[in-house]
Amino acid sequence: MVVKVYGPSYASPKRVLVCLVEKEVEFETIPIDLFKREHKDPEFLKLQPFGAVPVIQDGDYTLYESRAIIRYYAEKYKSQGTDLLGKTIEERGLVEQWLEVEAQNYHPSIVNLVIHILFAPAQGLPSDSKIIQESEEKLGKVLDVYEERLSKNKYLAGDFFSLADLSHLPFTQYLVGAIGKDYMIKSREHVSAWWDDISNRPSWKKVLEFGAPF
Ligand SMILES: N[C@@H](CCC(=O)N[C@@H](CS)C(=O)NCC(=O)O)C(=O)O
Repeated sequence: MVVKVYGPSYASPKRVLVCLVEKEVEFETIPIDLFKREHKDPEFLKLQPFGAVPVIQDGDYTLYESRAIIRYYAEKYKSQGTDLLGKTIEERGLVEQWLEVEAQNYHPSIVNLVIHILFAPAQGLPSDSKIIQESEEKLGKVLDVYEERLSKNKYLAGDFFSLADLSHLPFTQYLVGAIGKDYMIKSREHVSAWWDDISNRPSWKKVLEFGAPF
């Protein structure tokens, strides 16, 4: 059964796609155009009642929330493709810790930058320069913690690439690309080396072929 992934050109669905590629799980993609508000169509809302991408359909199993989906596939196919969860329960704990850091500390600032630098102008809406400035400051402080961590470990959870690193790929790609703030990564030696490593994985290069709205 081929997994269906909705909304492949957007960042959160790319979190799922890169996981599926690492886990060697076959998938097909179904385009959803957020600018045409296809994510608010009644048929789509039956799959994702909050009206956001991604959603996956795996046979008659439907799942939304990108981080729930990547945890599901990393566990379901633990011994297939790249092991993204660590070998011991302690490693798994660190993977979960850094997954939470990505979701709770890293993502909120970056998503504000995406909304106010990219989405708002694209939709003819005003962007808030105060939010942009505050988000950059907050993100800088988070990246200082990453710099310290990555000066001691090659990857966030230890010396192995994991779901925690993978989860950073889509929105960091916006940061170094369309947002134009690659200096936030490049000015931090160990964060920069980490980004070069994870963003050059064949899985991520493959996912970038699905394009992006910006
Ligand atoms: N927590 C959700 C967030 C999903 C999300 O915000 N997706 C964006 C695209 S990257 C979206 O669909 N935005 C449209 C909207 O929320 O109206 C997840 O990780 O799946």
